Amino acid sequence: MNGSYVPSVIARSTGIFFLSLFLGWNVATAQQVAPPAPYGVTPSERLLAWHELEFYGFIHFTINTFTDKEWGYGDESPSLFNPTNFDADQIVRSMKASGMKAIILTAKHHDGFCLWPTKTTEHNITKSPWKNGKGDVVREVTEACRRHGLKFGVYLSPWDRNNEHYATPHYVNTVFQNQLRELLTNYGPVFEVWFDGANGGDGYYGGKREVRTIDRITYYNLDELWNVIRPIQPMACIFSDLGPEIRWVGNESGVAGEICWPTYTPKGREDINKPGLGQTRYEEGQYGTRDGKYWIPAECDVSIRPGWFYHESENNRVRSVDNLVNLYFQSVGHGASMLLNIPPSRRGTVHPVDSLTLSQMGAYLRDLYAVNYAAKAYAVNYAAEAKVKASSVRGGGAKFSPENVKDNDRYSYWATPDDVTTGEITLAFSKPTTFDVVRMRENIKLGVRSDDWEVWAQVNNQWQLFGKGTSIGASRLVKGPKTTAKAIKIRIAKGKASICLSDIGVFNSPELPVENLPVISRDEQGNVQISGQSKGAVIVYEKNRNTISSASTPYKAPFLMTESGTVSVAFLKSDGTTSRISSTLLGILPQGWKLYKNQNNPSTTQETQSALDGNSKTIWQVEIAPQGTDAFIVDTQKSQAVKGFVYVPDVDHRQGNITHYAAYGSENGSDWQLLQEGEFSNIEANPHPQRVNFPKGKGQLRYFKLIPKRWVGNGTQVRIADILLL
Ligand code: FUL
Repeated sequence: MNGSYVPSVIARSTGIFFLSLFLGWNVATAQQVAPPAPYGVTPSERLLAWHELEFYGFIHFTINTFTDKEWGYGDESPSLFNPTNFDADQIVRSMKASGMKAIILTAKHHDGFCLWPTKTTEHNITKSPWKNGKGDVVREVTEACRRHGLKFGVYLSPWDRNNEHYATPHYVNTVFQNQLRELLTNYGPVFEVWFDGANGGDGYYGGKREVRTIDRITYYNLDELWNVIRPIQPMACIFSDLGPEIRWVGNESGVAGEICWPTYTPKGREDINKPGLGQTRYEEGQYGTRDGKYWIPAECDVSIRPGWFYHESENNRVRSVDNLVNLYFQSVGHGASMLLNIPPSRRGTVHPVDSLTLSQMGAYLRDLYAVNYAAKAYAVNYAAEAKVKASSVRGGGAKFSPENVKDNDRYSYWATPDDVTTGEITLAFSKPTTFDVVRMRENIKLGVRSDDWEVWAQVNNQWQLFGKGTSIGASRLVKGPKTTAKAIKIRIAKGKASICLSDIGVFNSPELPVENLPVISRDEQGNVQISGQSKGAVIVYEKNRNTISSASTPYKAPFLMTESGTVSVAFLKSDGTTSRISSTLLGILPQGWKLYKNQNNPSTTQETQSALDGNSKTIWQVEIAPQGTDAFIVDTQKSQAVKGFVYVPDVDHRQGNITHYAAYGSENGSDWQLLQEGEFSNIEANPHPQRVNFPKGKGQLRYFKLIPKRWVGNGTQVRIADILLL
């Protein structure tokens, strides 16, 4: 019995053993090859498609282009809109040349003028002389986008300073929603709908000219608004400072935080649980929220010029290609998108300076991505494949193999077992390879899983740190020094879930055209000095002219300029061509001037004088009474003709920058004449110098008085970087 028993036990146990081996193998395989469960929230199909765009453009073109403003009040006549040579193909072509994959058009800005023949308001393009009222800018731009293979998106300002119904439910439920319906129904596919957070305030409002405030949390019926969009354009992602799909990064400088999560929990400004349009803690937008409630990645909007609209005076202040490339690394490179604004001129075309920069940007990106030294494709064409090794592999098979990081597919990936949240992957090149950019992507279909990363390069058999940081997401570009290495290694040092890295790219960036422009400075005595050197070129300059030619004055020695004016400079090369032009606006030389707060307090200090020193980095931060009655007075010591003034805000801190002002002049310091009052449009989001011209014939003054009426945050202090008199 025993005998028979034993073998049977053995037989049985062997069977069990085999069975369990088989089952165990089965269980293990099933466990190992099953994809990792998604971690946290994940992007929708729409957002996955959006993430692939990375870099796209904005067009700001409307009434403001013709009034030289950044925000229209809403009382502008439609007859002002009259481009002389509108050319949607030129605009789209110039923008596409930079590498953009899509374009968003401002179909209606805050002034309420509609660039398409809408039925919702009279304030639209049919009332303009352009094409005898038969024009439709939205149609022309969408068609040009289609012809050139770019996606189209639309900006529709919620704030409408023209519409008489603004601030009533009728505006939101009928006017605004119908405008949206028209735009989403009549012009083909839309990839993004852009809602601006700037809203509520003063405006024309059908002739009432008053201040209208709204409840930013409830007024726009946001859920209903999103439901207007969904059925008509299921692939359109919705942007605003609170999402629900794409968030404002919180600044207009084109940069996302060094750590930037695509997940986000928007918070309200007053009540953290109640975010509204223009009522969020937008400062948090640059970082997002680790483990945030929603997948709401950041978009970095920035203009190629200081303003969002075209101003002739800014033709020499167009960003250079190295500036744009820098922003690209800080936006796309941080997992956000880059939305670069190109404002067409009054002709209705992209200005040549902007076009040139755009094509340089395109050339840079093409060259940068031309060869990915880590990719299979490179290996097939040029060299032996880089050998990949990982510290651990989920399931051990091909499905989650580290090889997947080389195939340029955002969704095939290297994964580690469930409990392994840290690890290393090494790519050994077949020969020493020179690079300065490493790209990483996570398979975002499975969420953002990894936190801290390090990139190492093996140089002369030594491992050197190439870069380190936190957060990867859809894209992380690590720009380091030019490095020649035999291998690179990526170490995930901290994560919330198993690693799912889908891409490693290794690139060598091309040389950027070096922008070496002459620099203008003026000393306290008014001597203007221009410095700079460029081989085989001389410096030439112009006063009060924005253009430079071979006939411009050669710069030999400092010259005296105590009056206000623009100095434009460039290098003139021996072949008669010039470099880009750099222009500086100088105020009247403030020699011996005094600046003080309120008439009864004529003491000046170093701090007050810092607001006259022409240096925008030194800030006068000063207490102010809440009623908007405190005045800042400049005593210029003698009666003189002043054409206007410039208020320079603090670019680094927004709270306290002046948004509304009144400006007065006086010959004797007691009889004051109002010279101008109004708003510094968009200064909160885009703090750059604000120029105000006085009406012709006014402005003979010894004393200048600036009364801040409102300021960002309405706290107890305002900030003045500089006041220039012109
Ligand atoms: C801002 C607006 O107020 C600006 O005028 C511009 O449209 C920019 C893109 O958004 O908030």
